[in-house]
Amino acid sequence: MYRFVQCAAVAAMMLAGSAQATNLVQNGSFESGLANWTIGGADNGSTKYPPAAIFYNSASAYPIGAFGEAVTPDNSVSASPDAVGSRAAYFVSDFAVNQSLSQSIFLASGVYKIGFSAYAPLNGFRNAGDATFSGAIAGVQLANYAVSEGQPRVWQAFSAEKTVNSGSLFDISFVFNTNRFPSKDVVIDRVFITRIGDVTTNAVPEPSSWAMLLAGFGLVGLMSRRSKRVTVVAA
Ligand SMILES: [Ca+2]
Ligand SMILES: [Ca+2]
Repeated sequence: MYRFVQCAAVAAMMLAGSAQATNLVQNGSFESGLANWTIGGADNGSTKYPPAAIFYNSASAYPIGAFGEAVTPDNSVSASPDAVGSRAAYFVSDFAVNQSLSQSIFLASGVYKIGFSAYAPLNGFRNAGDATFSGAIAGVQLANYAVSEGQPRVWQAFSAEKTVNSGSLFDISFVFNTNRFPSKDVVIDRVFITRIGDVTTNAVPEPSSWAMLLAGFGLVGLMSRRSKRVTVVAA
């Protein structure tokens, strides 16, 4: 019986540990291309280069690769439940005016972990023109920078926690601006929102809950003692 209690406890811990968080962002790892994402803003170049879901480790031309540069898969420490996969979203236009990738999502009351990863390919980074990039999820500005301020070929993870007190529709939005030929570029991947808990209400357990808890502890203790006695007799 004691062994059964032990097994039950281990099983309960395994269940708790394996509870895989779900990414509430649709196609947050861009493995389905840009499905579920809306491209916004404008491209004032004579040739248009809309955002594309490029493939990692591919030295292919746009829109399959980053103009011949093989991009390393996102290796940042991300809290996204999604695999890095084989694709990421690439902003590359040289005359982008608030070019964006966005989607809206309903979030119920709760506490959420939000984030994404970003990277600057070296070929774009070497271009004279700068680019500005911002990322906001559910009203939280996670990033807002000029690409020249960072380092090329380094994946960086951005994340925060967001508390939603009452259910509402929220935007996820990445915005890219450039104004010179040729300009720097940005790659993003693993956009995520995961629910990590309820909004804290500082609730005190009900007396009946305490009684059940104590009864549970007592039962386990009793089983433990009984099993030990049996062991001694058997020895
Ligand atoms: Ca991906
Ligand atoms: Ca560019």
